[in-house]
Amino acid sequence: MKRLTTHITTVAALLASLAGAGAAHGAIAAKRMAPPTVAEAEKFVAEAEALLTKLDLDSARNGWVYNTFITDDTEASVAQADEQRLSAAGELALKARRFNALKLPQATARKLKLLQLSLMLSDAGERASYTRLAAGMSGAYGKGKYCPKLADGSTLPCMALGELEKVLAENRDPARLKEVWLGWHAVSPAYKQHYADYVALSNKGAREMGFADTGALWRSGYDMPPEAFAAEMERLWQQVKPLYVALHTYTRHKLRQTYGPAVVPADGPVPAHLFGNMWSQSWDNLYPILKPASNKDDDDLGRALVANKTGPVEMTRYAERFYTSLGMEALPPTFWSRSLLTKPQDREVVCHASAWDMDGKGDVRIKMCITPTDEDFKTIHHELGHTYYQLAYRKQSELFRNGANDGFHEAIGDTVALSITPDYLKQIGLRTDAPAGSDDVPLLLERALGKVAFLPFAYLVDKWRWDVYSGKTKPADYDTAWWALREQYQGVARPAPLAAGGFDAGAKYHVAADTPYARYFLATMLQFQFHRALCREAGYVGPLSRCSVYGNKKAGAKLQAMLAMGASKPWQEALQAISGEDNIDGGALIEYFAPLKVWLDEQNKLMSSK
Ligand code: X8Z
Ligand code: ZN
Repeated sequence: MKRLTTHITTVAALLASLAGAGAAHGAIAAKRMAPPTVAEAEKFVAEAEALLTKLDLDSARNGWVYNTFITDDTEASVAQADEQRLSAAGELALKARRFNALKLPQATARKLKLLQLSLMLSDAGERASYTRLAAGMSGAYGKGKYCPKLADGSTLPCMALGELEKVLAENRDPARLKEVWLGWHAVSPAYKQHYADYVALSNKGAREMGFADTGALWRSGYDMPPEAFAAEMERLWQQVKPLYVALHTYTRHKLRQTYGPAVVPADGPVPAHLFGNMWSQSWDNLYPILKPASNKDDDDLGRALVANKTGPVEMTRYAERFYTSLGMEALPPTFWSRSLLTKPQDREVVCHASAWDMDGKGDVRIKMCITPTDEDFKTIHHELGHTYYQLAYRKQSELFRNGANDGFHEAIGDTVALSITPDYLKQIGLRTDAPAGSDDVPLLLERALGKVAFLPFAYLVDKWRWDVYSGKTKPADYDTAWWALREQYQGVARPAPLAAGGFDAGAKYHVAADTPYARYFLATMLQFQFHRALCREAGYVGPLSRCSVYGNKKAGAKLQAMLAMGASKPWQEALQAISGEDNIDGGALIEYFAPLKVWLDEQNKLMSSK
């Protein structure tokens, strides 16, 4: 349902009608105008929100169809809708500046600030190229395949990313792991030049808006100066780094025992294809190799899901039931009829999971190729975190229908997933037995392989992109810079020498789709802060790893109150509302894993003295 009721039909006409606009496109700055009033500012914001609501709906509909049915036509349609939106957003961003010196009510001032966090590409041809390149790259990623070639020149059936990931998760033959790793990384070079062209256009748009480059624009979205944000990221990384180093050291020892010293060196970076994940970003699949020898518990969620023949809808129902147990509403019928929960066999789709807010009014959907695994069980809780945020802030106006910052949006579902404890799984019939609370090391280790292992990757993706956008890293150096960061922060190495013309960063969805990544780093900190706060609200005492807020309406109400704020207040206030803290901090994560850190240090000492 569109919300625009008026006679105005085209974007150009809408823009022309906006307060203070002398012409539909261009020439805005040149015109001398009387000093603006508060009333004009408020009118401008209201009209801008109405226009963006319409254009967002067009973009979302075209984006949804493209992402669930990749063809040349749907690609052209989404690029066109995005171009229209970009055109309007850029004009609005420029026009919003006119009100910057006014003393305004808090909400209006905040909306004007949010409007100015946009690219402005004044050249229509450049705008069209920009959105075509963006659509083309995410489609190329979505369609990407590895088609193994045999020595005689014949080929085996092509493999999509999901199948390659399954090999990395389950196979223990290092040659096979390396083959599929390289196979996937051969997809992205095809769009390296597109990416370089796209970066140049994006920077042009950021500069037209007065930002140094697109990286600076991204860093400006956190209610603090962009330089302060970069310093915050570094501070947080330094806080958690010792825990990561301990986990990496332990993991190296175990991988050496598994694959031998010829494959895993005693020091220096470890080959990236051995971590059970295409980007070595989470190491959950190494748990069987890494688990403490004394641990006899082999209750496995993935196995239970397969044994119960849990389908994609039922997986999603499990997650929904968690949210409703907190007092949140049931998902609307359209969620179930319009979501894509299963990978279609008859067409190309972008399988990377995402949560869509189509109209800001409750048409919410998930697109995810769900399989019955432990990982997907967590991911569906992650996605519904986005959905419940979208439902909670739908009563806000357009510009506030968003997370307090993008890290908050990513943290909600993960916070809920931290409550998937052994006792909870037993309660819902997905475990036969919950291990005694006295030995938390196995549970903490399993969690650390998802959360702690992820930290340096979550930090470095945008460290790489910030340098690409600033021009410090040129296209010819994309791979060298990427692997320098991966070695330095993650301690992982490319399994083979750099390929000429390679584009390994582009083998990650968020680079191909140009989605910022610092959000996941922040979310990893925030989810432990939120979890601790909700457990306290629920009156829980004991180790945080055993706390589940399932069924706790008091904790649910606390969470819901923050979600309903949307982006209406600086994120520091949203954090205050849920936790009483006003700073993102790694302390809660460190507290959660403290017993594991002690254990890892002991193991590492023992192993190094052998
Ligand atoms: O992209 C995602 C979600 C959708 S927002 C599935 N995640 C990051 C990734 O896959 O790299 C969740 C964890 C990090
Ligand atoms: Zn997400």
